[in-house]
Amino acid sequence: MSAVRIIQTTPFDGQKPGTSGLRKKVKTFAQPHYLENFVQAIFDSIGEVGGKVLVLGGDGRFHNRTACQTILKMAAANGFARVMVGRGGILSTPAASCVIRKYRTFGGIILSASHNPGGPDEDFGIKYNIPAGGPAPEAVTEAIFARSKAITEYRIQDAADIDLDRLGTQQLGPMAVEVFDPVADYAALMQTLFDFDAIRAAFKAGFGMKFDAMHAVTGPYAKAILEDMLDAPAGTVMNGTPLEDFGHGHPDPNLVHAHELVEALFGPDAPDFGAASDGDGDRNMILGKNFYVTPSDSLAVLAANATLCPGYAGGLKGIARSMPTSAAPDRVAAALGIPAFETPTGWKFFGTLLDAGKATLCGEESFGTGSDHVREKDGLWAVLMWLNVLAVRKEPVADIVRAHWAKYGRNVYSRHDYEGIDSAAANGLMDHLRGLDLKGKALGAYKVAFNDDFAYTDPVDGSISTQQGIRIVFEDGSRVVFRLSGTGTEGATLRVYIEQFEPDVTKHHLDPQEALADLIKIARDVAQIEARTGRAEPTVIT
Ligand code: VG1
Ligand code: CO
Repeated sequence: MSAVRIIQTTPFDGQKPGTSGLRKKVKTFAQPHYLENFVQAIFDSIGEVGGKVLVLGGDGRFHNRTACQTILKMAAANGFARVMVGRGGILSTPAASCVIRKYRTFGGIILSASHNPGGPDEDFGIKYNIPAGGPAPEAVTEAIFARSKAITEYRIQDAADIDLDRLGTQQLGPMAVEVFDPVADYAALMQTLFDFDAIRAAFKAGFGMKFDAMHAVTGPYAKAILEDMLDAPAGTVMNGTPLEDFGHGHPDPNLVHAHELVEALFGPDAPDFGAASDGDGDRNMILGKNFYVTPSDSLAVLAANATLCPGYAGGLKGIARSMPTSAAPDRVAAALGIPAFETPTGWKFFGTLLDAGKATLCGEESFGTGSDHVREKDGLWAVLMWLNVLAVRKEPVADIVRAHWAKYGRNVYSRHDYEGIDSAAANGLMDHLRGLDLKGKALGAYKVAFNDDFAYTDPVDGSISTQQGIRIVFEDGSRVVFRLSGTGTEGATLRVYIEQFEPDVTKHHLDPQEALADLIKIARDVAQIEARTGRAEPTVIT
């Protein structure tokens, strides 16, 4: 007989979800009651869960399976009728969103710390996605946090573990657990959006590609879609087996961490196209032969070429980007005569725009691109959209992007991260910036149009989010933006975003670090970065 146990507990400090869920060290999550408290706080905050269906899965990192078993038992004890869990506890973030929407479930729990490293001494994370399929909006995450501070007990079923590797339905006390193929529904959705025949023909004609799954969750998805369905040659997918520690890697698809892919695309005999995705499959990096596409440009190029893809042949309703993302997509929106939206950082802010049919494509400078097909950013989706565009246009990636700049101008862009700095110093730096009144002043050769701390009023539901990043915007439209990361687990990470519009095509070939050198210096000086953090140079430049 399996019975429900009610366990007495006391709150933990700091169970406040950040940019994308609660992220902490595995050791923090593995403490008795830590995960349980947070999961009960979710169940207590989302309305009546009795009789409902929940989706569950994660990026396969260390602690994923253990956490799945705990959450299944807690879901049973809290009255869920059924949990749909990805086989092996595996489910990419966009696939979770797809499944939540397709089967109209009462949301889902995604276990991931995304691009953060995994392993016993590394990071773990958890987030709740709402029935629309997207990350819980701030009102919900705040309710969960408030509940976590008042929790006194949680419910858990006394039952044996579920066999997560066996497809089909098993019983856990009164609740059904359905272990399903985490790839099938997602792959079927991709087929409705893109011209698989055209992409298949391109591979057949010798189009060369490398996809780096970085030993994270997209391996099985990429192999099934690229190699099995689209007939890309075996070996197109690199590092395709999900590992609990991502092979000691840092599953962040950028020029620094996806170095194996970068070496292939910038080396001799480079393939035509390269792409990588992150821990949980929602990010993407796009490379051409000897060419890097910034995420902001990628969104702009995809928007400009969207009608080449069957799923977007009818045109776009609007384009949304996060505030620190470059304004390149806005220029495409203006040319198309559709609205452009600027939201705070984090995918949760796109949900209302997508639900209301105001935006079709969304993106963030942090290698996140997506559309209204799900309510998460979607790494493989972006890769397939690029493949579709390349298969139709039959031009190199670099030529497509350069032609785009020639037409719209180039928003030269870079992000500098200062990782693992002292939290007090980071907060002091932000307070210092917040206190500055720069309007009308000259910084170097630039004159400040305005500076502020970005605040956002959601145009659909009217909710207000403040303190979303310090902007210093210059009279020529150039800008520098400063924010602190909300996904890290150690100290603080300062992100500095630098952007300058360059209409002159003869300067489009310049390296962004050179082209932006003056602005980079201004950013460092005005924020007193070295004096306050002890860092003369950033840890990561993208
Ligand atoms: C970062 C990115 C942000 C992204 C978030 C979650 O947040 O800047 O654009 O939405 O990660 O992405 P922050 O607060 O560290 O800057 V993921 O792939 O980690 O779910
Ligand atoms: Co991610």
